[in-house]
Amino acid sequence: MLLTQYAPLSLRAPDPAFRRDIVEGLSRTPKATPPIWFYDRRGSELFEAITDLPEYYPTRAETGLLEKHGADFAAAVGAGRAVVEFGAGSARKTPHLLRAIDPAAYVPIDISGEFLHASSAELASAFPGLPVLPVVGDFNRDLLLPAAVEGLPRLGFFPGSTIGNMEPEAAVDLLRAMRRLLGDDALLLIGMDRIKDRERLIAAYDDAAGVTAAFNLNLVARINRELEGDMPIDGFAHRAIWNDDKARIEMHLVAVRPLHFHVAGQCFRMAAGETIHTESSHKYGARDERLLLRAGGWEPRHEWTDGEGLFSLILAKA
Ligand code: AVI
Repeated sequence: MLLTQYAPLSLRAPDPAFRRDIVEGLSRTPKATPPIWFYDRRGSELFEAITDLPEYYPTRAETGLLEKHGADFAAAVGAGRAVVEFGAGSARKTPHLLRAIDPAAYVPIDISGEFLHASSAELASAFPGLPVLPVVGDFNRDLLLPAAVEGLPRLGFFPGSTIGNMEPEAAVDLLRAMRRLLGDDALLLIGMDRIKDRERLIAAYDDAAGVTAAFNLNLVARINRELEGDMPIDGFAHRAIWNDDKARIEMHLVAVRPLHFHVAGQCFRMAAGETIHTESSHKYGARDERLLLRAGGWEPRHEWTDGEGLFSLILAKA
């Protein structure tokens, strides 16, 4: 039983980009790995579970804004645009937007084809007249939109505060790339997480049920499985810290004792207390959001925020 479950995975060729990023990340000082590698199948399931946690406010706050302000979006965006969603994933928030603005087409972009095709099929059956045109790809690299949306004005949709997982320079580069892809008359609706009190932020990334800890530690399991690693899972603990200087939550895997392990044929050592920095989640003040968007070539036009000022949805014009 176990063998049939695990044989296909062990036979799968390791992703060379995963190998390169992890070996490079573990070789540098301090150790740091890119957050994109959290999202294998188990990681994606754990992330979905995080979005339902009582402590993890961003998903609830953003979904609440999408539900509440449909009429405002319709007035500001108008009908007949092609909606291009970046990192569509399970696309749970999208129906609220599509229902509100009556688009001409929906183009979800995601790196995981499996996830993307399942959620696209669901959306296509919920919106029978709407052309749903999924694009499998990495929106951090150059992409082409389907020919069917040629000539249509576009609305980029980038929810979830995913922009916050990028270093500010990379975030600006991505915003510029979106502008190039979407064209001169495009709009962008983007979710950004606000700076708030430290306790609330830390609780959101270190929940009482330990789901975020499992999400962070799943990276170790993935490395062991896909890169012939022998990292001891019980040798690491999850830690979330607020870096006030950089206005970001950082997730780390802390070595709880001196460690010696192998990954992809290379040997690594960690001192007790040393960490692997696995994710940054930048938070923005109202002015920071606008500066970032302008640096990326977008002019903010409207902003919607929940009553507690936890999260913002901003509509910007190219
Ligand atoms: C996907 N991203 C916006 C999440 C965040 O809040 O930075 C990822 C996450 N990491 C831990 N919890 C959620």
